[in-house]
Amino acid sequence: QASPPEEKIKTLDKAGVLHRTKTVDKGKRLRKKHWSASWTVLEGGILTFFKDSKASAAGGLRQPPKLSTPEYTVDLRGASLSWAPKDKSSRKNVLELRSRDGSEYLIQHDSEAIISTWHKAIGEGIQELSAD
Ligand code: I3S
Repeated sequence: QASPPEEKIKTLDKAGVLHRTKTVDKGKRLRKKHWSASWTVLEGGILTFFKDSKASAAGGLRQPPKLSTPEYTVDLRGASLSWAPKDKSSRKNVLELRSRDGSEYLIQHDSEAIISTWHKAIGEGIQELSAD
């Protein structure tokens, strides 16, 4: 049986360390990519990228996320997600997330299995919000 939406929205969907970079800020393309490995949390239709930290990259799931500060929060309502075209990055397994306010992020992990679980989780998050 489906849980009520207010219950669903509090659920932590996913957390882990990903490589990410912001490429467009509200329609304005940023000049330089700055990839960082950082703690990333998907919860309640919001994707939060925490500040880069060597500790979060090394600590993986054992690093408590409350020790770092959110750097970007992306509202998944009205967002879109796809595999990034090859000209966006030379890295493998790169996802491109576009927010409704016209910002773009690249999300990457060397493990295809790991990036695939994020692809699925973020995609489902977007889907759930579009159903409201
Ligand atoms: O789109 P670009 O310029 O090829 O992106 C690369 C740069 O951001 C580069 O930084 P420096 O210009 O400081 O070297 C990064 O180190 C690269 O990772 C970026 O390219 P990839 O293909 O890895 O996204």
